[in-house]
This record gives sequence, structure tokens and C-alpha cells, in this order.
Amino acid sequence: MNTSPNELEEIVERKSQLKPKLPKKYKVILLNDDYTPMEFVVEVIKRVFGKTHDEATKIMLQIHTEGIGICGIYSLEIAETKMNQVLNLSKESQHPLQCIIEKI
Ligand code: TYC
Repeated sequence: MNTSPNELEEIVERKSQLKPKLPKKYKVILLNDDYTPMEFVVEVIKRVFGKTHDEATKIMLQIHTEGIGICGIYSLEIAETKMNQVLNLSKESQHPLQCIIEKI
């Protein structure tokens, strides 16, 4: 016997209740380079990611020594917005600072 559209809807609904979807999260990562001034990176991290001066300095030094650093974890839309804010600030100031997002 065929399943009616109403029954199908009910099954789909029951399935989605059984398996609540966790929203996908994305890391916003800054990359090291040899030219961007440390103080500029600290200011960008404070402005875009709302970190304190001490937090931003710690993240900047981690990027400087290890090559990359995570500035925050967000939904896709917010992660993309933050990445674009970083790229716009670095372009405006003519620094080569790079920023990427990565799915967790
Ligand atoms: N390595 C840079 C310097 O020595 C500083 C720097 C830190 C650049 C973090 C980029 O994401 C970065 N001036």
C-alpha cells in the first residue's frame, strides 16, 4: 500500500524529532605572514572578534609562532562576515593578512 502525503509528512516530522540537527559551526582562522605588523593584527582581532587586548595579543603571538590561530567559532553566515571584515581591513591598510574559515 502507498503511504499518503499526510503519513509521509508525519514520518518525516518524527524522524527530525528523533535526530535534532546540530547547527554546523565554522572556525575563523588567521594566518601568519612576514609583513603584517603585530599591533595591526591585535587591533583587528579586538575589533572583529570582540577580544580584550590581552586575549588578542595571546592569539596574535600564537599565530606568529605556530602559523595559524583560531579567533572564534560561529555559524557559517557570521563566520563569513567576520572573515570578510578581516580581509577588508587588511586590504584597506595594504597588509597581506589572510583569513580563512574551516568547518569543524
Ligand atoms: N609575523 C608577523 C610579524 O612578525 C606578525 C603577524 C602575526 C602577522 C599574526 C600575521 O596573522 C598574523 N610582523
